[in-house]
Amino acid sequence: MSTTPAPEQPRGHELVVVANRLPVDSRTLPDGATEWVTSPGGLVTAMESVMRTVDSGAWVGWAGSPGEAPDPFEADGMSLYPVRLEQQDVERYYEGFSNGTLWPLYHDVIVDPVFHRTWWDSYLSANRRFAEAAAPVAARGGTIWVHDYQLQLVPRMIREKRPDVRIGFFNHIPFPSVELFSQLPKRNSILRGLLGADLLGFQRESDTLNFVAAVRKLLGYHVDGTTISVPGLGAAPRREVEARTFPISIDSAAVSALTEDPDIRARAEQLRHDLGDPDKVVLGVDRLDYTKGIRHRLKAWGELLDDGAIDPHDAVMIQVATPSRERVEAYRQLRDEVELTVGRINGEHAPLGRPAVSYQHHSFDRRDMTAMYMAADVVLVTALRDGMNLVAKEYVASRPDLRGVLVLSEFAGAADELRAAVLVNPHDIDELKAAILKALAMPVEEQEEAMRSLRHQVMENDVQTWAHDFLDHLGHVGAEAQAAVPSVRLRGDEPSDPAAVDEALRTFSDVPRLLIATDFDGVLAPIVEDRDAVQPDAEALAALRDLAELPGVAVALVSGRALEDLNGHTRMPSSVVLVGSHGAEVGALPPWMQAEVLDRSSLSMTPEKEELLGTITAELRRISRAHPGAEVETKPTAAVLHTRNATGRGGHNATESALEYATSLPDVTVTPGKEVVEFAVVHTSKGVAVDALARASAADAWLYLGDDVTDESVFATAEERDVTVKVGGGDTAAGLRIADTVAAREVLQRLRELRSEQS
Ligand code: GDG
Repeated sequence: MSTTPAPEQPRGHELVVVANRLPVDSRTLPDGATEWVTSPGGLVTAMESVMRTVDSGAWVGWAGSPGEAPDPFEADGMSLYPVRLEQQDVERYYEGFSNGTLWPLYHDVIVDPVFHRTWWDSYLSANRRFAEAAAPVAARGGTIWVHDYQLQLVPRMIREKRPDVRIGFFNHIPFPSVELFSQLPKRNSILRGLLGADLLGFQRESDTLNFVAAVRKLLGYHVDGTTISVPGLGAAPRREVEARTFPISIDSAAVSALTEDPDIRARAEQLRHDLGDPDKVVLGVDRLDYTKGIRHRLKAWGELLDDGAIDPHDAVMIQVATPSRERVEAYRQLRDEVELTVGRINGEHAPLGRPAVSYQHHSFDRRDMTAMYMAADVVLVTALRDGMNLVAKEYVASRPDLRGVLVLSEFAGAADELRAAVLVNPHDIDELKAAILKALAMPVEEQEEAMRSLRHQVMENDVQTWAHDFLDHLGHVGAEAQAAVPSVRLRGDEPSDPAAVDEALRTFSDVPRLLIATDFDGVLAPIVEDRDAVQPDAEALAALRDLAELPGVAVALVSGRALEDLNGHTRMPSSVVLVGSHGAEVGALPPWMQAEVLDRSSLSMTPEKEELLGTITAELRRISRAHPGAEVETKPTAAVLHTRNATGRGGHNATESALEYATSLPDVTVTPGKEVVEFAVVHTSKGVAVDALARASAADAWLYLGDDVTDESVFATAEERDVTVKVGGGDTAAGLRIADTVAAREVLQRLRELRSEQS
């Protein structure tokens, strides 16, 4: 496969897939160089077809070996971004929490789930690494599609960084009943992680319903059908998240086409011959996994031979059991048991020179797989629990001749669609034996009738349709979420046409009741290095003071500085409202403003919030005690964990613990920064403050001047009649741009002039 370094993507990728594994495997060439080979699989095939329809697609995942990750590279028209996993992550995040805890629990506890807290820590930090790799590479307004149970925390982690993108999640394995799911330590964090997505896809309707029931019962969120109302992160508004069923499929046409290949046909014939030309060939193909019901199948087959119901000269079973997760204890045990059973059956029943069960513990290429499907009279899919089971669909797609019988477990997702199969409860060994005999004896006409119906289902609903359906749907549900995110209205640093600014000011001054609000640093005073040495523009302040005296005009200063600090530098009269700490501190209001509006807004502390802040402070203190050097700072409306002085990995671990704790707090604004995490119980921003002040002053329109990123939250809330002015350069959601503090002073003076003319 040809690979090149990934080109720079200044605008990011339109579609980003995030999965545990990249769709490639590395191979070391004789000269020591590394070559990447596309790894076969349904998801890869599905995504290839979708990637062709977008301008720029990317895949984020682990390259398969621990330690140093390769640099991003380009392969088959897609940019690949490898995520680094250390050996310890492989053991704890992947083999541990993913395959030792989640996998058995999500498959109805066929084996006992094992849980260790260190596994969870690693799951959390590995998920964060995937999210950190994915968030920056998506284009503005692009789509990120996260796959499977290993990455359930990633949707929320991405949303925290990129509220502008559409986020989809697809769960390839079952979602358990709420009773079983409730056993999972950290269950609520998992649910909250998933609910960061706009759309959650599941294989079967029962999975979708199980998930929604868990959200309702464990988080108490309001649910309408399968639409969940999720409280916003921090100051963000509520979001609607949809759960929906999308049964995955295969590249049906490609599989079917392989059966036309003369070489593969010849292999199928040769295979039957090699097995001694039996009347019937029965096939099982699975990863060697305890969910697949391989032991049950062998037990049934062994008993049929014991009973004499099957003559080993007439019928042979092939069992492909592809190696899987061999370092996980339950899988080692399974392998031992399966191999013991196969040995016993062959020892007791195999005719000389031929097997009763041909057991293959290695993988085959796609062409050999197709040859096996073509050679098989019966395929046994006896999973005890399976998200979908693609083998069932592959067998159907491989039988354009309409021959063959599929015996299919009710507990595989495929059973919802493939109703014409011989459906079976694999736990009932007698029923399974009867189903196998029925399949072996099925008359050709009956086989054809069933296979026609199965093929209709599989050929119509292929993996391409599945992927397009999911993404189409995500497009609809994500559109609303995106509308809530401010869009950039002005780029670069070119000031707006002065005539346009003046026109906006004229129209604005004609409105009966106005709110004029402005940031301080960078607007009323040039930015200086020493914040205490700031020199406000006296004329600009004078204009504001005068404006505040005019009828129908409210004036406010809104700053990141603490209220006291702001007051000290501006010395404004009581007619001007001062708002400090990004909206968390509001000074006295003039008597004519409705103070109760502010009391009701999320700006104010309530006894509940005081209590919540106390709880958070106590928990952060506990975390800081466990990691020497970490410290907790308390503010009137927030608690802050500082990890700058923590020793060794303490800083990292304390941050991880704090962020994990954060996932259990829906109504708290958590802002991670450089070696600091802030938990604020008052959901404030300058935007929230200006909105509340506009209502408290009954303003018909407001004008806001700001220069900083924190002012964007104000610009974003503007409606048609409001005027938003960015001071200085940079992308902004404001409608107008002026150059500097001098221009800001002129705007305020002009407003004073226009409004004075009216009174
Ligand atoms: C998970 C869910 C869901 C197997 N051996 C070889 C080989 N295979 C291929 C099969 C099939 C695939 O592997 C296995 O897919 P399954 O669907 O049976 O199962 P899982 O691996 O458990 O996958 C499952 C699936 O995700 C998709 O959402 O259906 O329920 O558990 O395609 O053909 N392929 C080749 N050589 C082998 O030896 N080439």
